[in-house]
Formats: sequence, structure tokens, C-alpha cells
Amino acid sequence: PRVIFSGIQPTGIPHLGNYLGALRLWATLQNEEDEQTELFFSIVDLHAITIKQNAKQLQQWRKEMLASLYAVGLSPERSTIFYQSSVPQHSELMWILSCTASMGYLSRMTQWKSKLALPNNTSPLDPSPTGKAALKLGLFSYPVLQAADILLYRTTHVPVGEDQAQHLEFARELAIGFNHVYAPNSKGNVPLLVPPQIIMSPAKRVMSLTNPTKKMSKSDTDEKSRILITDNENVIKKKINRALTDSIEGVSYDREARPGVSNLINLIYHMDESVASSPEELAKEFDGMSLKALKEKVAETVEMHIHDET
Ligand code: AQP
Repeated sequence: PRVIFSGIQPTGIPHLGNYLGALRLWATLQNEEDEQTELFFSIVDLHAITIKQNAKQLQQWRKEMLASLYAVGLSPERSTIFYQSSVPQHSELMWILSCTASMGYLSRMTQWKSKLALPNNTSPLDPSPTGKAALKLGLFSYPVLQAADILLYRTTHVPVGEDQAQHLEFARELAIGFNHVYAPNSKGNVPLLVPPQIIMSPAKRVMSLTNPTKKMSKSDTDEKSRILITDNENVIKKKINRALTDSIEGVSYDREARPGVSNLINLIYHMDESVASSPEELAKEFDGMSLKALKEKVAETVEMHIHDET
């Protein structure tokens, strides 16, 4: 039988990237999978403390994330929904896996590099915001904890956005390597650790509204860069209105040359994939439309779906 596991950090209210890249897919899997399939969705609070957090705020965010998971349609009757820190075996397995995890492989991961630059990645002992001294062990070894989260439940499938593909590949390699070291003769039998497969959401990477070459992120200091699943109609309109586009006339889809406009087209397409066969086709339908009109259409589509589905 299939075992599905995925997690989300309680670092703020989920945004459209979290929703389209992960949460909506979780709810679909929950509702469509065979009865035999087990589903685990974790609020990964231990991951959240890889950068400095305020304790009160983190407690609040954990509750808000739980409410958000219920809001997108996850049900405790069908899925196991839990705080990571309430299951100590996640940390215990992490230690065991750390003993076979390669530093070289971890140093090639890109996510810790981007978090290193965040303003709250400092500590009183070490106030320098960048450089090797500022890199904390927890942030660096985050993918090992993530691998433990997944491998603990003998997970077969992990639904995530594209930003997590590298970590998933790491978890697979770690499981295969561990099996090789500790159960070299178990070929064909039940493996010691199960190498998981990724289920990539169709909306692989939703980009920031204010800097469309970066992914939309909870920890971006600019609140206008993301739309939260709790934003009301007015706020959605305002944020989309201010989204960075370009000065080229009309609408066309080209992620390289027109990242802002392409991100807006992607938002409409992924919110409602019945509107066209691809984002490129959708852009052709909008040919001749002004960017102002495109933004109105995006705001309307996002607003309608977010409020119907959450
Ligand atoms: N922009 C995105 N596009 C598509 N999918 C995304 N995900 C996150 N951002 C996008 C997916 O959301 C799930 C949960 O992510 P997370 O909160 O555990 O961590 P993250 O990937 O680091 O997300 P954020 O929003 O950027 O959080 P912070 O800023 O706290 O790190 C994952 O499946 C992820 O793929």
C-alpha cells in the first residue's frame, strides 16, 4: 500500500505558492487515494527553528497552520495531522541518519544558502549575517531531518513543490546508502528504509509578486510579495495591482524575458486548469489585452478560487 507523507513549516499563514505547490495537492490526494493508502501531514516546527524564531509567535503560527490545513480540506478522520515535535522519533532517526549522511552532498543543497541571507539568521553569539561562521549546524543539516520525517513512516510518495525536489533526491540517496551499509543482502526483500518517490505538483514554482525571479516565500520580508490564503478581496486586488511586470505591450508567456507577466498567467492557469491546455495557450487567448486588464483577471480568479476552496 501507498504511504503519503508531507510537511509544512509553521512560519506564517500559507501563501499561494504553498497552496498551489503543496496544500491543494495534499487535499486532492486525501480525497482521491484508495482507502488502503495512509496519509501523514506534519506541521514541521523543528524545521522552523533552523532560523531564529520568537517563541510566542511560533506557538501562534503552529495553531494558525493547523487551522489552515483544516481550511484547505484536510480531515483528521482520514489523515494523520500532527506537530513534528510531538513525535520524538523524528529527531532520533535524524541522528542515526546523520551518521551516514555526506557533508559533501549536503553542501550542494541550495536552500540553506538562500536562508543564510535572511535578516533573522543571526544569534547573539554570532551576529555576522553571512559567511561560514553564520551557518548553523541545524540549517545545514535540515535535509537530514526532512529525510527522517519521510523515512520514519516508510513513506512511498511525497507531494511537494519543485523547491523541495533536491531534498527529496537527498532522502532517496540517504535511504539507498543506509540500506547498502546496514542491510546489504536484503535485495528483493522488504528494504530497511524505503526510498520515497516525489509527487510534483503541477504548479511547480509560484514566483514572488515583487521579485518574480525568486519563489514566493513566507519568510520574504516584503509582505506584498505573496498572497495569503486568508487575504480578502481588497488585499488580493492591491497586491496583484502592485505586482512587478514590465513595459512590453500586451500579454505573452515567456518565463525568461517576462517573468512577472508569466507568473501572473501561471496563477490563473494553475488556479483553474480547465481554462486552457497550457499557460502558453492561455497567453494566446489574452493576446491584445492590457496588463491592467490581465491583473484584474488574475485578482478575480485568485479571489474566487481561494474563497471557494478554503
Ligand atoms: N513558491 C512556491 N511555489 C510552489 N511550491 C512552494 N512551496 C513553498 N513555496 C512554494 C511548497 O510548499 C510546501 C511547504 O513549504 P515549507 O513551508 O515547508 O517550506 P518552504 O518551501 O521553504 O516554503 P516557504 O514559503 O518559502 O517558507 P519559508 O519562507 O518559511 O522557508 C513545500 O512542499 C514546498 O515545495
